[in-house]
Amino acid sequence: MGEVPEFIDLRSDTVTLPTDEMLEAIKHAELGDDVFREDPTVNTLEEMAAKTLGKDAALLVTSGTQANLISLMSNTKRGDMVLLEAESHIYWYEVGAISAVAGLMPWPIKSALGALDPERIQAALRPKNIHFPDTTLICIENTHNRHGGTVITPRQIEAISEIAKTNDLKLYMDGARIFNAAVALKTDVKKLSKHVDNLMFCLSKGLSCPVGSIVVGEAEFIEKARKTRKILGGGMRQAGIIAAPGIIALEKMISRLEEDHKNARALAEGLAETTGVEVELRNVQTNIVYFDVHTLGITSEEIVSKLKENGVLALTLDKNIVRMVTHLGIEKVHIDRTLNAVEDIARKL
Ligand code: TLP
Repeated sequence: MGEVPEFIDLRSDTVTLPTDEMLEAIKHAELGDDVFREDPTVNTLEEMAAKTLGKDAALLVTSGTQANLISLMSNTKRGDMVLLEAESHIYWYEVGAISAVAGLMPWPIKSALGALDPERIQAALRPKNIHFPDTTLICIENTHNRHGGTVITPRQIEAISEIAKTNDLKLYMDGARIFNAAVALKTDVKKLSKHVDNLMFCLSKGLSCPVGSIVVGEAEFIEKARKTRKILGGGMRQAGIIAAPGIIALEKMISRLEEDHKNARALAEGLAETTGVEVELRNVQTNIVYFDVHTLGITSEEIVSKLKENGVLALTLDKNIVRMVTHLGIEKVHIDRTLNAVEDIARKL
């Protein structure tokens, strides 16, 4: 590390490759048939995950999208209404599975920075009435991707959970990047999981594993989730090869997320100093940076393609906004080179 690779890939933390230690662990993993619950490496990872998040049990699944779908289906019955944040990943980026597969009606609620306002949840709740679907679930997302990797605090989660409890609703958290939230808040991740009934987190993002996400919750819920995973064709056999790097991720990859946050901050501050580039610095709380390029008189697609010519890969959020994500393998030298590339493009416009 340290040398500049051909492309500086800031599209997502999903592009991280497994570390040498992970590859070694895959090679030596003890394996068995996980549908029979006989893969010792999977069992170890699931126990570790449950313990780390302070819940009874855990289930290894193939992806974040599958984890969300399994959790939606295991927390509800078909036809129910689900309250969720209007910019949430479940609502935007999961191919409509909430309706197409789970048969649920999503009810989006707007928020300022990703944390649902209890008053808005209250206002969205409907009384029992023959015309209305049953509302049975609230979903939150932490960190919140489309709001900029923003963090939802334990206190905010607790306030939402009080409404959930009072109204007999389940509370689920898409915690794809929950360890980024815990590291940013300098808090034990259990404080973030405490007030939700169940949650998922991803191994394959900042934690650098090649594959996998984990659903965590009460034993009974996880049993149901296990069966739901099977219905969706997600039962895996010698899944220890996926679980082995997951064990290393939980042991060793969490504390280094702090570096990604520092790099994201340096990137955001540098971008904010570039004429014509707008960054909402208060939204840059973890490893995601969004910036607006409309003042440069260029679309986000156009600048992303110019950046690619300069060796930097990024994604767009919409017509004006570009997204960059820091992760393992991105270091200060790459941030500096990225800032130079953006400044160069801006100057020539
Ligand atoms: N997000 C991906 C893309 O799908 C946008 C990314 O690059 O950020 N929840 C959240 C909050 C996520 O950000 C993601 C992935 C998922 C769920 C889905 O995880 P995967 O990609 O494993 O299905």
